[in-house]
Amino acid sequence: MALPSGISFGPGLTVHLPDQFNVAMPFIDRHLGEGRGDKAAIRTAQETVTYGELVERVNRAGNTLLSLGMKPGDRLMMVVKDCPAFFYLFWGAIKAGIVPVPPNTLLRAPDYAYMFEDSDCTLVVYSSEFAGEIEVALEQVPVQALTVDTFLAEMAGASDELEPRLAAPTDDCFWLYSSGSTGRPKGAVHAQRDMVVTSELYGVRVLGVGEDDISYSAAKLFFAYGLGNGMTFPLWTGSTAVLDDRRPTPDTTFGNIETFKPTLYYGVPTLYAAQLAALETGPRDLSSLRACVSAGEALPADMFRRWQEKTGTVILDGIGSTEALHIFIGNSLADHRPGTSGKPVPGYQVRILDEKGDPVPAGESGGLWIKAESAAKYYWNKPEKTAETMVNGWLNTGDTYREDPDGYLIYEGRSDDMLKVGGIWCSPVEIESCLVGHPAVLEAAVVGQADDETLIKPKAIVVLKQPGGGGAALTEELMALCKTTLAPYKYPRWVEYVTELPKTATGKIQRFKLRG
Ligand code: 3UK
Repeated sequence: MALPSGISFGPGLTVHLPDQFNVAMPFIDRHLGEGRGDKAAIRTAQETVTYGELVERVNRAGNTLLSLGMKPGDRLMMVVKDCPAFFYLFWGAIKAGIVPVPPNTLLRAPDYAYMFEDSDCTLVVYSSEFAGEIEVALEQVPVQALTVDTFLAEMAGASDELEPRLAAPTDDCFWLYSSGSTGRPKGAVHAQRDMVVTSELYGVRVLGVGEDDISYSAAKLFFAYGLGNGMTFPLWTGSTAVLDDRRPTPDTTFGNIETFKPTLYYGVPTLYAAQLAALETGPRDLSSLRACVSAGEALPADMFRRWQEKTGTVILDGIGSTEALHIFIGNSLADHRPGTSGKPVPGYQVRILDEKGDPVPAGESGGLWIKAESAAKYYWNKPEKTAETMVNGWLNTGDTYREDPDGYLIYEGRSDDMLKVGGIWCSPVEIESCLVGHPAVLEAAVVGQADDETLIKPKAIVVLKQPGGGGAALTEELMALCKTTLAPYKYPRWVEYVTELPKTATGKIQRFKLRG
């Protein structure tokens, strides 16, 4: 398919965009002129939304945001489940020059209160399922707020015409929050051009997403991975996205594949592991799939092989990040090697550097840095973090990598203490602070430990105030405390009791000494 008019990719695959444009034009409006008005843009179990309806509803949403008093440049916090309204809000905001910020919907009130404050957002729109956490956060940080249902009702009375607010390709467009090992989440500020770059370089040129594809992402839209898979790639190519607001399980995901017959399926290793276990109990019809994709954490080679044996399809592992917006090193149908992240996506530059910032000798491990036109410009309100992570146009991923003799890149771990659990960031420090909130706990350290599928999950090592008091009942209590206080996926899957934690002379816990 031809690129939208005014957009091209030059030498080194650098993108050329009109000086003044709005990214909603190529992703949304263009499809009417190209004759896709009656084509399905979104399919859910409840409804189908055509491109014609999408264009109209995006305009109504943009007008509704403006009528609620939002101004260009204002932040819209949208805590929205995977449903068509996510598209209306996100694109309606962008078309009106408003900056949408879709955070992780699994978080707790204190996380939201922090983000309301940090972003200085002027409106919060949330799915009623999240009311419990959102309403508590709103009591702490008062912001104008309404539920998605109320917003949709307001939209019905708004005009279905909206002039796009023109911007430069490098102007701020939307934010995504990313967690850090210490401290609060950071708002990564993405520009107008970033979704064009990821959709074309990875979506079209690596995966070959085209007009006839049907994409289904088990990874949610709030995750940069899901945002590309389940929204921007389908819209860029005028194809169809399948959405499901439920928590993904083997049953829901296989059910969706059987019902909607997607050609592309996107998951994370933890879910593929559960799906593989479920396939042991009986076959499912996955014949519609031409490829599966995995990201968020490394996909073990053994899982690649078992999936291929059982389903006849490959899983293409690729590494991406919130800051880079999508996958920058990936496997492809034509060129893949299990147990590796694949090769740099053409258009992205990759370097493996030692601590002094020099390239490591061939085959040795070092820190992974990338140069990406889709990279976030900066972290909102965090100049030090920005300066540490974004240096002379290069992005420090915080990952340790090495290159095998054939040029495939192999993940070797993080250079900080952060864990990926089910593909989602998890800070040991946050779990530790939750554990020490229990009256029996003196101190706690949290580290990653491999489960039966060799995927990392949090493990807690706990020192009690009364030595010898640790047992199954307390372990249950500590797990329950974490599940109810933190996002549920962050609870420790194992608890070990010790009398002392290894520390540095200055009293900092040496987590590396505790890793299993
Ligand atoms: C880790 C991986 C090994 C790695 C993401 C695809 O995960 C995404 O973004 P996040 O900001 O996390 C980024 C970090 O996650 N990681 C991601 N994928 C892999 N490690 N193999 C992988 N395949 O530590 C990276 O720095 O949550 C993934 C697309 C968009 C994304 N935002």
